[in-house]
Amino acid sequence: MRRYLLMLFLIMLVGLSNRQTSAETPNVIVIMADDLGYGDVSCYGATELKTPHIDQLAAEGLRFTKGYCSASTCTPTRYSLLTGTYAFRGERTGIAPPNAPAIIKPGTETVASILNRAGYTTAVIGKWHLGLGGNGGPDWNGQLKPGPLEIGFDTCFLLPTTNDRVPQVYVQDHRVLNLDPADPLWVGNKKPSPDHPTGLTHRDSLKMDWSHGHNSTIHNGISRIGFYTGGHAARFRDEDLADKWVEKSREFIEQHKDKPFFLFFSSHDIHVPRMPHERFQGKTSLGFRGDSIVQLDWCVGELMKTLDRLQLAENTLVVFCSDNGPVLDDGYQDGALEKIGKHRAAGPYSGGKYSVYEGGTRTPFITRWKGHIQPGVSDELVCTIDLPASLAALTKQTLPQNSCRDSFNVLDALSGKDKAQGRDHLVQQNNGNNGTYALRVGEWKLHRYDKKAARNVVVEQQLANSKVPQYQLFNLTNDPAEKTDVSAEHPAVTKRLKQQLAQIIKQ
Ligand code: NG6
Ligand code: CA
Repeated sequence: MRRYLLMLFLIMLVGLSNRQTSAETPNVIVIMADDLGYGDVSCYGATELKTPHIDQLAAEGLRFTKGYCSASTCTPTRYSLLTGTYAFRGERTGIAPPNAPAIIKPGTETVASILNRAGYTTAVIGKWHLGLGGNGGPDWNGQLKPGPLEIGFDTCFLLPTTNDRVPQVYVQDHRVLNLDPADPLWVGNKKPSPDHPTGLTHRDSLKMDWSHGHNSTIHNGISRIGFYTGGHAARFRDEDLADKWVEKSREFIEQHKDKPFFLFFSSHDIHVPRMPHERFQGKTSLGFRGDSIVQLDWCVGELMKTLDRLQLAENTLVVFCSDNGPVLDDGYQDGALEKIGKHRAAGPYSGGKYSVYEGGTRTPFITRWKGHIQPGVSDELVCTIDLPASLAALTKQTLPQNSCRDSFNVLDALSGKDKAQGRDHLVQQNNGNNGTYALRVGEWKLHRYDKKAARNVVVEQQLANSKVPQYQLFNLTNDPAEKTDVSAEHPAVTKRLKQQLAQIIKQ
């Protein structure tokens, strides 16, 4: 009997030290796609390709019709997702160049530091694009810090900038992976030598030609933004990125399956250069843009399979979102424009990447937590900027004053609780702090364009903005495509939204 009791005690002790996740501390996986539009996946209406794994996630969870990111470019959205603060409040929050220093300063509260405090092991795997290093920028051959590890992540495995920006190397924690000290990595914005081959001088050798920009250093037959030399042993093949993110994520999940973990799975898909693995090439009629969506969908499937295999699906909250809306030709001749056919990347919305039209920031947004979130569709307004406050609420963490100030606790809406409401307003921006914003309040949406730049970047015809007055008002219920400016018919609403926007920006 005694021996039996002792055994029981020991078993209990093991159980305790191996504390499983609970309803208050589920694992959290945020899957952020890159440049994926509202209409790019089949559960949001795409008919020209199939995304079975993302569709399954939606079928088992909550599919939001008003799920947003906070900006229509990468760096500001990611800044806000992590810090819970609008990017226009920060400095250097526009699209980060290759040698950008860390944009989020150590000591800043982030979704990772909040969860870390709540006992989570935290990781970011995939695209970073928020700068690395001190004011002088990244020390590519030395310690790459500050970076994610200084703002709450325990570990990272990164594409440091974007796949079209130099250099094409992985960063693991504080170092470039597999860097041979005998072949140091140099990154700059000028040609390192007169005979350095570029997309201009060696255009004929490219396996994918550029259409605008992207004509500097060539790697893997693709010319990029910026110049670099050296670091050959460390360089990756674009075709292998998705496999690498999945491999590293699997390892991380397996290692931390017994305790709460937070994984920010930050896919480079479907950003340019779209160069999916050979096994996905030609899988759709939409060219490499469509094939990259299928590759992204495969990644989602692999992550979900890993959760199932480890029996973690019921104690893991999964959030699927995108960092900005779609673009077809974003600088490479990959056929996206020519092969688009009936596909509508932004769904029923206007604009896309770089714009404050709905297409720029309204994207696929799905939450799944088996056994906790009732499957369905939600029309509540939620945004990636709300994750810090919502996950703080989930894990019972208090936010220090002045941190995550634009992040709303919409946990109940994200979980599909009865009568739960999302946010009542949202500011959208395109890039950095350039004076172009939109404010959505209920069914109304005000656009504000900087006087000097009433026109946004025009990337290609279908997703472009046109020259517009400084302020415009749209009614999203009657006019979801934002075609008719009704500011003259509704002067009081226009005035109210202008004031509200000015006040938020000033705060
Ligand atoms: C633009 C690039 C575009 C893309 C974007 C950032 C040119 C001509 N265009 O400057 O290709 O890299 O920056 O995209 O260079 S994001 O999704 O990371 O914000
Ligand atoms: Ca992006």
